[in-house]
Amino acid sequence: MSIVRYPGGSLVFGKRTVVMGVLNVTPDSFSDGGAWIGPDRAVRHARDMVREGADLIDVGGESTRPRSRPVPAAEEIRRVVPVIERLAGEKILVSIDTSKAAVAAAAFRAGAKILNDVTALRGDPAMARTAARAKVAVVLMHMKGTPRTMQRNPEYGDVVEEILEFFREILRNAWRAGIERDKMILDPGIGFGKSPEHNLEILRRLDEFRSLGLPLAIGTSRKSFIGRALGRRVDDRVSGTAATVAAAILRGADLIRVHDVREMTDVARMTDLLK
Ligand code: HH2
Repeated sequence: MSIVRYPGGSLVFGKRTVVMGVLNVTPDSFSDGGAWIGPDRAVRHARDMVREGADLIDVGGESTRPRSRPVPAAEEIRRVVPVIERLAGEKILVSIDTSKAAVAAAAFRAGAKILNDVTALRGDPAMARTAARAKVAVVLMHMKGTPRTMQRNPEYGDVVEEILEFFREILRNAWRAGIERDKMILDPGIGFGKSPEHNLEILRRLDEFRSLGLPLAIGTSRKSFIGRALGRRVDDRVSGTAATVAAAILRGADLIRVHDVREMTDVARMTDLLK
């Protein structure tokens, strides 16, 4: 069992899989772009996800899908802050999905307790200090390249070994910046600079990341490698996602990042009983 601390609380890992519900307040996210624009709709959707079993809500104001264009910080702040304020006011645990320190700082002020940074603190030189100062928990995700370039024929020698080496370096940097070890969660970054075969190999060998001794997050939800394997469009990948969630949990995932919270909470609760 391990504990990840954030201001005013903690997440316990190892007993029960933690469910993170995705709330994209973006016009262009790959599976739900535009669906939750406007704070009222976004807050209602977040409440539904909590009712369906989400332990926390991951609020994002910029799509990271392949070839997506960056959004200015002010626009990202305008999208996420009103939503975070209202969720935090309802005592809903919120993570902010951003790689910009200015957005993270505004989100922490609004009540977000966890940083989910797909660049693992490398996207903005001020990010590590911002997270350390706020004493938030951080999800450190592996990505090869940037969202604009990452799917241009990604190549690895041994994909798992390379990600392990990346994590070792990132952990050192985070620790040096003042982020304590009991605030860190690792994520191998399914779909971020990986071919469909790389994603499958990461999931088959997920247990190898246990050697780092930190909680593991995984985000497979509705992603294109599932669509590719099954020939399913993005709105028809729930069963495929379920298989990946179950396999990931059996191989040591502690946190799942999902869109279909009701279904994936069932999968997690059932798979937890089979561990
Ligand atoms: N995947 C996405 C975004 N953020 N964060 C973590 N830690 N792990 C992931 O796998 C991950 C993530 C992409 O999914 P989504 O948010 O649905 O789409 P978009 O980036 O287009 O908004």
